[in-house]
Amino acid sequence: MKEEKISNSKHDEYVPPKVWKWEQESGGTFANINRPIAGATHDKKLPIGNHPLQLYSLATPNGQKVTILLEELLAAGHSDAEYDAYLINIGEGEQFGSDFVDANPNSKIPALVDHSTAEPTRVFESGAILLYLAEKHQAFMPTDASKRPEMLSWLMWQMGSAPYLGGGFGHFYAYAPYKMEYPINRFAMEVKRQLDVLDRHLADNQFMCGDDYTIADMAIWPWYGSVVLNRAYSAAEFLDATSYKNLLRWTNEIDARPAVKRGRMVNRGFGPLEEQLRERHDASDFELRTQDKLEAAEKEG
Ligand SMILES: N[C@@H](CCC(=O)N[C@@H](CS)C(=O)NCC(=O)O)C(=O)O
Repeated sequence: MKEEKISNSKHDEYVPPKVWKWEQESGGTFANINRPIAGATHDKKLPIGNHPLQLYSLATPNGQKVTILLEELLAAGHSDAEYDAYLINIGEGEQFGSDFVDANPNSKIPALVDHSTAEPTRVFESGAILLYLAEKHQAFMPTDASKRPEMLSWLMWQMGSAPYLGGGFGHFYAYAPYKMEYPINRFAMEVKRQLDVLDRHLADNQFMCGDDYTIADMAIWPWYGSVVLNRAYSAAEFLDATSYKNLLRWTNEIDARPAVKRGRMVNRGFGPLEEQLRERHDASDFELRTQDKLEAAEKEG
């Protein structure tokens, strides 16, 4: 029965050619920015603010990881973690501008440039940025050396697992031009397995590394917490995400942290205007320069 249903779909008639060619857009959300070629498409300077740390990003889960860590560092008193954050509009192809490609040859947010070093240091890949900042400030990593492998393991778990959640499940469930049972089933199964991995671990651990709140939590929460809180792909019900009770407990606990709330606002160009801080240069920006206030001031002239 099932086989018949699948083979009846017109989309199953596709026979791959001998050599794949980029001939047409897929039609899915973000199809306009997907290209099979790396490198810059145009010359574009990136702005540089006053702080040593310059972040070029967007408030997607990968972007939030870094702004959450920076806000947590500042909240913990690491004043040298002050940063300028600029919004990179990936929908408009700004990740293909020449300066951005110099900062990240992979053309994806987030990218960090540290100007406090003799020559500016570029760091790309969100996991590498988290490690770089945690090591630089000696914070949000376990102090006990024997726990460090656990932190690294969960950090790498996130970097390896989330593409199944985002690029796999999220793409086919929310962004593909039409619903396809096979990939949605395949990736829903894998994502539910991942949710269960987290749930079982969090049954005996307050955070991913026991009692220590670390960059592993900051990497995992923006992705898996978003699913549980139904902030990603509108899929919480489909995945029965709130049934993972330990994961739900951890998700809510991290969601309530003031630094996490601030980190989620930085470089946000979507959602309620009062939650959008498109550029961040100073702690006072959260009070004074959210998008609702900027637009109200503009109207007043
Ligand atoms: N592995 C990378 C993934 C980064 C990534 O996929 N960024 C997305 C937004 S979440 C992006 O910039 N997409 C733009 C594009 O694909 O052109 C990381 O963790 O930093």
